[in-house]
Amino acid sequence: MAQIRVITFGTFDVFHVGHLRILKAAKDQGDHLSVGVSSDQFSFSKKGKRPVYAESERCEIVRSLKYVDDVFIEDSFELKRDYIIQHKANILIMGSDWQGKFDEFNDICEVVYLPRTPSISTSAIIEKIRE
Ligand code: C2G
Repeated sequence: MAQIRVITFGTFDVFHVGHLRILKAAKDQGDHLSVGVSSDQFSFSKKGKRPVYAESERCEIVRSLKYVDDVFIEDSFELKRDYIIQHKANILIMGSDWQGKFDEFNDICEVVYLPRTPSISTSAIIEKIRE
C-alpha cells in the first residue's frame, strides 16, 4: 500500500508538550511527517514579536524528534499550497486554533484539525518566567 504522507506547520518556539503532542498525533495519521517551521520573519509577521529561539534552533529541535521525518522553513501563508505539493502530502494537520482556516487545501489533500493541548502555550511559559 502507498505511504501516507502528513504535513504540519508551526513556529514551535520554546518547545513544549503541546507541540510534542500535536507532532505525535500528526505522525499517527500516516507514515511520513514533514514539518514546516516558521521562519523568524514569518513568525514576526504572524505574531508581531520575534520568537525567543532562532529558526535554526527551532528546526534543530523539531528535526531531532522521533515522530518527524523531514523539516523545512515555512516563509509565508501564500506558499502553503506549494509546500503541500512539494512534500507530496496526503494530509494537512493543524491544531484546533486554526479550525477552518486551511479548508481551501481540501482540493489537494485531506485537512484535519486536531484538539490543542489545554492550558499550555509559549506565551504562558514566557509570562510565568517573567513573574
Ligand atoms: N499546539 C497545540 N497545543 C498547544 C499549543 C500549540 O496543539 N497548547 C499546536 C498548534 O495548534 C499548532 C502547533 O502546535 O498546530 C504549532 O503551534 P505554534 O508554534 O503556535 O504555531 P503557529 O505560530 O500557530 O503556526 O501556517 C500556520 C502556522 O505556521 C502555524
